[in-house]
Amino acid sequence: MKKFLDLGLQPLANSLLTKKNLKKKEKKFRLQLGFNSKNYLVSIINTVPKEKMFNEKYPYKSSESHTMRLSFKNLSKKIKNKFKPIKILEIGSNDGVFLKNFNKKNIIGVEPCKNLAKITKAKGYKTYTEYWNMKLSKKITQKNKIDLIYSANTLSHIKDISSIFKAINFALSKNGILILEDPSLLECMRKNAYDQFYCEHIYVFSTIALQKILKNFGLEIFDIEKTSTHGGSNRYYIKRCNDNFYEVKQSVKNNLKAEKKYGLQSFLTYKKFSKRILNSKKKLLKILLKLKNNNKKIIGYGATAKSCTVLNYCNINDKIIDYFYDTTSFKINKYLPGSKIKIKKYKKLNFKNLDYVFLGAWNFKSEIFKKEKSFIRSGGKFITHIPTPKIL
Ligand code: JHZ
Repeated sequence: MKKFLDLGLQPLANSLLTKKNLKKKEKKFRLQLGFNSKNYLVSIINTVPKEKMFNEKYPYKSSESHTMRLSFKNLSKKIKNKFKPIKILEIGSNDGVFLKNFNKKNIIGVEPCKNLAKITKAKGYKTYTEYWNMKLSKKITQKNKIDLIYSANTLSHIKDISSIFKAINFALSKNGILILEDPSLLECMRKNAYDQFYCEHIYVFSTIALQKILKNFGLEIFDIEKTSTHGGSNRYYIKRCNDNFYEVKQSVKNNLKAEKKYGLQSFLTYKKFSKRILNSKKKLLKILLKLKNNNKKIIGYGATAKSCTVLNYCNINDKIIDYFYDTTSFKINKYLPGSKIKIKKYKKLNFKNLDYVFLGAWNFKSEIFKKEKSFIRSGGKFITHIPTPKIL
């Protein structure tokens, strides 16, 4: 793997601090990005053991945003109408934002974070509080194989993807299909979204790389939908290579063509990205420091995992951003790792109390702008670093 970007020493993105452990030395790792010229995979170079990230303290809940709730609801409708699966499995079911759209008899969740699995179990959904692997695949499919496996924003979090595909292959019925949804590398490059990389995001996939990997397991992509979630994602529809029931759609060719045209197979593309990111850091700091020098009050909106990368890479702390607002109960009154900026319970933005708002959850810009119309109308301004740092 060839290194193309160094985002410095970073804490674990979702290891939020409590007031008590604020002074404790945090565990940090070097966040570097690399490109594998053989299979075209882009990944982080040093990884953190999964148990340190995905455990009973995991604070992220997928259902916190309207955009995500709607996206999962619409997909569920489509799945029911188009594929009519009897047995469905979701890998990485989080707080049940997708599961809840199905009949409890038809769907099983797999979620290693106890606090999240507890939520879906309490609602009566069969949920395995385990990491997805072959042992679990065998256990779940003792009686029947699975017609449809869905996994969103999870595959990119698992280092050993081979073992994942082996277990998926074992679990799928003869004509079963797999739907994967993850941030698109092409969109990440286009938007200079370097914050898509943190300890949990081991990979950001291109269609080119995913297609190559799937082939090793007798699987192929037969359709791709582009979704606007998480800054631009790809939803891959995957079947067994020898299953001729679904024809391979033009969307697959189109995606591959666009990625090749952009240069995702070439190391030079990543070197150029790296230069843009260095400029992005300088520009963001310049904007924030100028505002601070003019005694402006800046807060953050959405204490995202992505923010952790930005704040730590750009050395932004609570002297620059006073605090972050977030709606997630698990995050409130905690502190962002590294930068130690406090997360407060969300309150509607008010221009009387603050001047500028850094958009941590830039991927939900439209949803947030709709919510904060009055703040914007009265003169309040947002700051973003995507695709280049500016005041909006
Ligand atoms: P959001 C997480 O990343 C972690 P993050 C994980 N690794 C991953 O892959 C993606 O999700 C899928 C808050 N919010 O989705 C809620 C408001 O407060 O961009 C969330 O804390 N008000 C699993 O953390 C955060 O912002 C709002 O109006 O980068 C959004 O986090 C809205 C819309 C959100 O993911």
